[in-house]
Amino acid sequence: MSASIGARMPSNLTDKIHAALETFRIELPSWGFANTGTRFGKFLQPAAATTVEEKFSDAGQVHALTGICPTVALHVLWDLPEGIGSCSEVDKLGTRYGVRPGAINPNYFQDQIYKYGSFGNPDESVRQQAFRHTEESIEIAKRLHCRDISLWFADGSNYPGTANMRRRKAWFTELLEASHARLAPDQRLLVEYKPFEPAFYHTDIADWGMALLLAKAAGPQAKVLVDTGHHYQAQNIEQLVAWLLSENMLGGFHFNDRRYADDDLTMGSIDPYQVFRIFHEILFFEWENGSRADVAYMIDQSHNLKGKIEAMIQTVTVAQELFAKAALVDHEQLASAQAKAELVRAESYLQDAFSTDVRPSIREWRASKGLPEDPMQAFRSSGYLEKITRERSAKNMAGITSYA
Ligand SMILES: [Mn+2]
Repeated sequence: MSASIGARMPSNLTDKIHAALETFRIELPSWGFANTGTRFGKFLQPAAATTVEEKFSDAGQVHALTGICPTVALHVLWDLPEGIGSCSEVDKLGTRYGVRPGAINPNYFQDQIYKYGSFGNPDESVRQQAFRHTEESIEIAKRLHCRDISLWFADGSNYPGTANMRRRKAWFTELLEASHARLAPDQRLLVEYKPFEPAFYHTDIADWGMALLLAKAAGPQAKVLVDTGHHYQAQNIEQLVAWLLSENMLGGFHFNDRRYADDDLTMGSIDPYQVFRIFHEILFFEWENGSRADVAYMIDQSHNLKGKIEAMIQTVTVAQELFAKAALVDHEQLASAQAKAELVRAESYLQDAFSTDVRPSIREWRASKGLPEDPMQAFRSSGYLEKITRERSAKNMAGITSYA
């Protein structure tokens, strides 16, 4: 199974890895390059991006060095401050820096009006305002040729008895249906869920089952978005991924890792085997069905301590390695072992693939594409970080803020 240490990998495994890498792309979040913090404060970084142009420039660096992140997710409020009026500038930035706009993320949590919710707010005028923001976000996506509109709602309540959960569900259903009606035929609505935070008693879309029901009610172009950090500790994420695949309802991922709650840590930093198992379910589904599920891989991380561009290169590289490992699972043997209930043999196909060192094959693939074999090293020797540190530090250090 796995190549022994020091031995050259058999060419059929190398071919499998290279074929998998051809298909693997992952989207960068614009907010991952900006100064972000915790609820207690921000530690500012001298090289952080503070304008949408700087975010495109930094994302363009990560794509130029790794070759697998051609799109950058945008946050309407932060990256398109003029709404539709910002589209032409953003479009030009995409061309200039070699990364296209990706998923469009409306914002239902920052404006004062959303204190008691957006789509679930008991005040009809606030619900309408949230809907108009959704309409505008869909229009922005059309103008920028973006397929996906990613919806995450902070809606919920902090105390028992303070919110009518059934009525709020009905308002969500109604407004998601109305949003779906605004989509172009090739666009998708992705519905994200999260069990708690910022609300600590109930969250309107708390888990994948609620997101699934709402997406189904919204219409055929609505799918579920799985943020790996948005689960209770013991949740079996690959199982719900398998269920969503079987329902043709898996739209995409927000990848990040966590130890305690929604920690936004680097993908695979705490539990790389979990990411491997998620990729495995997707590739096993593909092998069984003969077609690939249309899943958008996106990163949702903000690095408040790590250098932002380095952290992003690290994330992309780890994602690529875990996907390549998952591609090494021998599906035919696995299916036969499962059918015969040969438990140890079945499990070993996952373990063997996971423990294979795929890095030499990935370096070969990068070289064949004219990419640096070691993107991190290439970044460190490029001088880009020193350049942006010089250009941006005065502006960044003037912006000390606190949440306290
Ligand atoms: Mn997310």
